[in-house]
Amino acid sequence: MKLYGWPVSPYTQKVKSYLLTRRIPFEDVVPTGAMLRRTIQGAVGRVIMPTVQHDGGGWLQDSSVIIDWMEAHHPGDSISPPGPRQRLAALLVELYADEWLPMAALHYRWNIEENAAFVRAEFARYALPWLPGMLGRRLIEPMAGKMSGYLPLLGVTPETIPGLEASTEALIAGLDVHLREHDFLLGGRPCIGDFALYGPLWAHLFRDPGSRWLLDDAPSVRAWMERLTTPAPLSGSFRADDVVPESLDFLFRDLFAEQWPYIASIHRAITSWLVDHPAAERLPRSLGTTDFTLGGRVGQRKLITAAAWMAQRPLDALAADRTASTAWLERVGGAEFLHTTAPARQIQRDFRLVLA
Ligand SMILES: N[C@@H](CCC(=O)N[C@@H](CS)C(=O)NCC(=O)O)C(=O)O
Repeated sequence: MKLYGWPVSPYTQKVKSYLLTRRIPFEDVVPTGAMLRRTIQGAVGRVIMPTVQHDGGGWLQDSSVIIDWMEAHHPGDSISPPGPRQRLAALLVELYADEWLPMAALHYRWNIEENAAFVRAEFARYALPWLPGMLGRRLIEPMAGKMSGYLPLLGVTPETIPGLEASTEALIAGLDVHLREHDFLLGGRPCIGDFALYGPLWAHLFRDPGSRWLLDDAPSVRAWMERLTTPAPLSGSFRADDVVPESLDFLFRDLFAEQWPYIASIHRAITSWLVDHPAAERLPRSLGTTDFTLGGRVGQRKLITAAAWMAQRPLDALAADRTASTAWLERVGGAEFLHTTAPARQIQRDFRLVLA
């Protein structure tokens, strides 16, 4: 099996940490620009990372799809908690890491000059390894421009940046407190939320030299990242009795206060778009923009329909057993989530999201 992706890619590092933790053998391939365009675009239709080609020859794209597939094909020693509340908590953290933390990850990478220069050199070194650095850096400029171009679309602007920085620092500080008492989010064993959170924290904030200071006062977060970078064989267990530690309340409160209202806006936009397009096979990638709140600051952000696909994962976990999680959700501000009616389902078919 081959994992294709770059060390600077958070979703690639999410999958890599998972594969290492599960002791699933794989070849770690850092694709060149030519491989991205020929092999990967040829297989999955676009330049994206990570992708996996499994031993059967088939391809998988999207970190969540890859991990689900591996869990189904490599049973035993699972990273899925046995209890419904912890399973839901794990998928909520994955949603937060995959769909909310890109604002922080991209901000610290592209708005800090030292990081932007570092990452341009990284892009050039991976994409065009045989070219002199200066020429390589010129040729990867369109790719760098595309990545930094996501910032305003994600709502990262001078108005929201103070809120974004405050909430990132609060996240790291809160995690550090939690990880003093626990090896992982839900006890002695990592869940999908650990891998997802590790992606942007390690591959962007910590690995990029100009933002590493964010972790200076968080030794427990650094030790947790180390456990996920060079994982020991799985031996610990999830907290007993399906407990979600109270020391994570701060994270879920933030998710429900700021991320979930944004997801709810996407749901409303999808529902009204479908009224006018009842026979549509797929949703547009984006449905306009919405006001949203980030660390208390109000901004505008694109309504990305793929985020509703990711939100189906915790919503499905909730639907599987609502009773187990009701009191916990009410404690952490998740009442709106608890009463969500999601719009039409999306599924991945031929590497694209389509309406089910
Ligand atoms: N939801 C996807 C996200 C993948 C993704 O956005 N990958 C980035 C690199 S970390 C990428 O390849 N972006 C290319 C682009 O946006 O054009 C996953 O979990 O795999």
